[in-house]
Amino acid sequence: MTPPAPNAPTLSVPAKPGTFRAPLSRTALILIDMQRDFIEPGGFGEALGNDVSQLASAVDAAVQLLQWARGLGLMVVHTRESHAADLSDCPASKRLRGEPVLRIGDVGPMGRVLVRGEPGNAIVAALSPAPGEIVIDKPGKGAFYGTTLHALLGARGITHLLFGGVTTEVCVQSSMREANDRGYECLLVEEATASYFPQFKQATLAMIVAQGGIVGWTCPIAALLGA
Ligand code: TIU
Repeated sequence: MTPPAPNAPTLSVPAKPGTFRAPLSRTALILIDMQRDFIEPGGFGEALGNDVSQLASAVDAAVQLLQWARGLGLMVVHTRESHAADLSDCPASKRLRGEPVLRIGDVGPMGRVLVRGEPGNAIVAALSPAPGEIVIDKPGKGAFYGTTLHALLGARGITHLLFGGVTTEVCVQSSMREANDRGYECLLVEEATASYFPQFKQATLAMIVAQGGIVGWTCPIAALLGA
């Protein structure tokens, strides 16, 4: 891939474990699974026994992040954790694990849980994808597994990824690790991600930046918006 011109506009973000530098033309925002199924009562997150109110603050920050990215004309990708109506892409190990109140595919107050096209599977209204933004339906935790994401990013010359989304230690971290293995530089925006377990969020942020940034970088949203 041709490197960007030396004077190409570049983000320079005060971050951990050091400055995150990203050529704007090669940078995309990825919002992971900001769906009603995880964020609102009656979906998959609550069925697993979680307090979904823990995720509310990430929506506000993700709205700011999305508006900023749209203002700069960055490529924007939204992902949805979702399964086909016949559940052919949902392994039994995933559907049958644990003792949720509702399993994947069961009918709940927002339609069939984690099934593509159902009301609960939609991205929350505040973060609705705009025309031209990419929406990736992903059957796994990582955004690259079983999807065309890598090809879509490659076609646009994307090398740097800004992440927000839920939950920090499950689908966000899995997606960042998958992105690492495919050669992307990754920055996670701290306020734009959340976990049902605040201590898991903090642990994930710490493990991303440990060892010189073994998975990538993290920063407060103000650092990115001010960059
Ligand atoms: N349960 C949990 O924390 N997360 C998920 O099941 N999926 C995502 O993180 N999207």
